[in-house]
Amino acid sequence: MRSSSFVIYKPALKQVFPTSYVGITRLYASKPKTLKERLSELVPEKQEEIKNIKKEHGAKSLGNVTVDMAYGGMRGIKGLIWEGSVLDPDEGIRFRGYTINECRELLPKADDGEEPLPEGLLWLLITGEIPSKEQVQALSAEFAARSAIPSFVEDLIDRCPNTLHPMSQFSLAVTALQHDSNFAKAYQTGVNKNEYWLYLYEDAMDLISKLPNVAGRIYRNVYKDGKVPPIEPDRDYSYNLAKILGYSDNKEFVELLRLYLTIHSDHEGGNVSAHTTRLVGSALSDPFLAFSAALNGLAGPLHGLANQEVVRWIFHMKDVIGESPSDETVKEYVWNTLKSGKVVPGYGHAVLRKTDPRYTAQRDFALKHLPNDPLFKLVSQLYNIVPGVLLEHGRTKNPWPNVDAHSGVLLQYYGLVEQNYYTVLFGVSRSLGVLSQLIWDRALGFPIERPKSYSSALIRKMFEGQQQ
Ligand code: FAM
Repeated sequence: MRSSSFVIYKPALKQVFPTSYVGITRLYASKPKTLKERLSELVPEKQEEIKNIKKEHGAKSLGNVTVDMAYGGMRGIKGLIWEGSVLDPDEGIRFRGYTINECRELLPKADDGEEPLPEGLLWLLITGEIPSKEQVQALSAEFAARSAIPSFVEDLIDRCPNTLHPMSQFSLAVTALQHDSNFAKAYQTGVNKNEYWLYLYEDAMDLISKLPNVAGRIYRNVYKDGKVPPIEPDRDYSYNLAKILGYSDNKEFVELLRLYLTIHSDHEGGNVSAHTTRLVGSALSDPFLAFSAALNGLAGPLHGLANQEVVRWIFHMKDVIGESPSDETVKEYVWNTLKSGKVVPGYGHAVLRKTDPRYTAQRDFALKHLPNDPLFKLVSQLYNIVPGVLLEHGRTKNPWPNVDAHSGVLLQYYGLVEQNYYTVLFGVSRSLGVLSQLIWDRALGFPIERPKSYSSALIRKMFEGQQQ
């Protein structure tokens, strides 16, 4: 990944630093490439690759679409390209081909840590390559340098009533950051479509960088005294987020955030937050508009809000059946949830058919750091009981836990007990995955999305007279 020799690099530099190009003509072999430099090399290669795929396979079928699929939330329809990750129903997510365990092992870590730095995951999602520690440190520094938010956005957050859900405040603030979108401004000045991705990249990096200040300010306002500490320019992204939240003195919490931000980042293209980002972005709405729309989807209880719901549901269980319930009473509580027409939060998945490896990674963390925590014990007890009940119930296609069944208990343990806030952390992480793809969407010139829809009357007419 390093330049192999002394090179003249003038035209590429102009493209890489469109706004700050100052006529530097030479790069030295010893200097590792920045993310944008590496991406500039990859874009033409990938454009060529896609051109060839379309030429060779463009007319081939990815599968049938049935009437059931059209009525069933498009479940199983293969109609999206997503480069950063692919979800296997049995094995779970792979980020650019790497499992969660492989990422935990291979991605660079902080000097004082064992969990991967999410900055490295971002590099991997964008380029498909494992970055060096130096490259990841450069990204941490870049995030810190871009992290300030405009004062009017601070005021906007400060004016929200504490009763407004943190996710609504989050989405509002991200929409307001649109004020400084490079992409929107460039579009207004009539930039060539071949250069869209360069501006989109700048917006994506700005947005990711500013999220700790946005998310931290919401937390401090709603749950603390409203005072927001400054970002430290020489620390990593997770440390700084932990600092703004008020938990950076606890090294284990910082480690948890590194893991949390890595594993919640991406889950292929069809989930609500990913698909919304892509869909809204396809209208050439800038990344701030696209991502705030995604946050509104993430705020739904069947998607990201499930982490809040899990904790609420477990606390209610404790109120109803006590702190150390027997397996029998837990089973009855789960059945009562189902009988009252509600879902068991944290269980089931539209694609997965086994225990979510994101759940397992968090369970590993708990076994290492909080094996005797009473709430963790309850979560483990539920893991032993809920799948059996859901199987007996017979409706759910996947009775196993997903990522949200475990995240809350870890945050509770370290004192971040305000469960209504949890989806905001999910949102910070999700930015890494969906914005990586949005950069590629513009680099590859993906068109505005516009699937075809039918009315029920037309469906009936189409198949009139046909056998079942
Ligand atoms: N508890 C009770 N019923 C459930 C269930 C659960 N955990 N999961 C699925 N079902 C029901 C589902 O509501 C549907 O019922 P109807 O036939 O009455 O419509 C039936 O089982 C078949 O659903 P499915 O095909 O197995 O699941 P879907 O693909 O429709 O839905 C989920 C997937 C995730 C929305 C669903 O499993 C669910 O509601 N789980 C609880 C909420 C949750 O944990 N969401 C977080 C998902 C997470 F990974 C994320 O996005 N962050």
